[in-house]
Amino acid sequence: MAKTALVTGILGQDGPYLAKFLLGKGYKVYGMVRRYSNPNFDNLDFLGITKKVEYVEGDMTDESSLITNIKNIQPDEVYNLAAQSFVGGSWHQAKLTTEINALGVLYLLNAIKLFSPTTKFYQASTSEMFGLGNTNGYQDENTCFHPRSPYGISKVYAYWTTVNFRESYGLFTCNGILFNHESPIRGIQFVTRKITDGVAKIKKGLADKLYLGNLEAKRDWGFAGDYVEAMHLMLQQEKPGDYVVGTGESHSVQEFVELAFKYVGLDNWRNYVVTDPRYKRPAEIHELKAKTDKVKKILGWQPKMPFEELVKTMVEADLKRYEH
Ligand code: NAP
Ligand code: G4F
Repeated sequence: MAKTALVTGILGQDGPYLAKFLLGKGYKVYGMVRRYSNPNFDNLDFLGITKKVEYVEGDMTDESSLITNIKNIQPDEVYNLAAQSFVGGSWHQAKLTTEINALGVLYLLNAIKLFSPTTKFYQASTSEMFGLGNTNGYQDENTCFHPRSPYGISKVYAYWTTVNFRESYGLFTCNGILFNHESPIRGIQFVTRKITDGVAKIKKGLADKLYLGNLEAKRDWGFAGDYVEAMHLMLQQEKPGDYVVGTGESHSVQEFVELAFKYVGLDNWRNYVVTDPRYKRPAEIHELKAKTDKVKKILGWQPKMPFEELVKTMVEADLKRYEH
């Protein structure tokens, strides 16, 4: 019989890539969506799978909706990708961020514990939990957490709740501690997509400036399509565990900007980029860089798309969007 997976956050960036990957493996995929007067299926459309997913309604802040979904579906696997995932916005909506990202995970795990305890659970943890923490310039599974935003703090709660349900109740729960991963369907507020969209608009004569915050921050950027494979692998192991997933390379925002402008033949990016204090954060993380020995050794996973190709793929997709 086909395996069943419930994916929360199905309309975001990772949800569609994961759903496509699972459908390719023969899974029946349920996607949880919030009630909206006008839901947006663009990302699933982009990957051509909108009609292949079965949708159920639910909200991470509404425990009863999570219970109903777990009870009805009895999924083999739950991938919890739902979150208020924008770090910059988390200072303005700290309570909401905490309710969705932290308490929502407690509700979902409780529902699994009570109504479907053999379900395997994946939690979308993040390198933002490390914040200032590092081990010789890298972050791995043993690096201390020192989050720098309400988002990072909410994810630390969710991380430990995931570990605690494993240790207290014997549930199969895993944390994927993923470093930044991007794609042509990355949300427009995140810096990579903001840059590639801005570059495309400038190239097409639709804008003349791109307003950005801290250009010096460094991130470990990979491709979302590669990272969902690691999520799936975690739940196929004999034992549950927590894994750092990244490329092991870090690049500055400025490097991303330079490559993106260069790709469209605009060599002097300084003519277009304006630094705007509105996009600077109250507390910044200067550099994140993954040490990925564990995920390579145990899951046999490694990233496939190099940084330059990621930039190029995103710029090309945005140029195409403005051709219509
Ligand atoms: P994303 O594009 O922001 O997608 C998040 C999804 O969560 C959206 O579909 C959103 O629904 C849904 N959501 C938000 N609040 C909800 C609620 N109250 N109830 C139900 N659903 C809700 O994020 P992503 O980039 O795909 O990331 C997926 C997950 O991985 C997130 O948990 C994120 O924190 C984590 N993560 C991401 C990265 C990364 O670099 N992308 C790295 C590490 C960890 P709507 O579409 O209705 O708004
Ligand atoms: O693209 P960002 O907003 O991503 P950030 O904050 O690293 O968070 C993303 O990755 C995390 C994993 O580490 C996820 F957990 C999280 O959900 C999200 O997906 O910002 C990247 C860097 C930051 O240092 C920021 O200050 O870019 C800098 N930046 C400079 N100018 C900007 C801008 N960020 C944004 N969003 N917009 C700017 O104009």
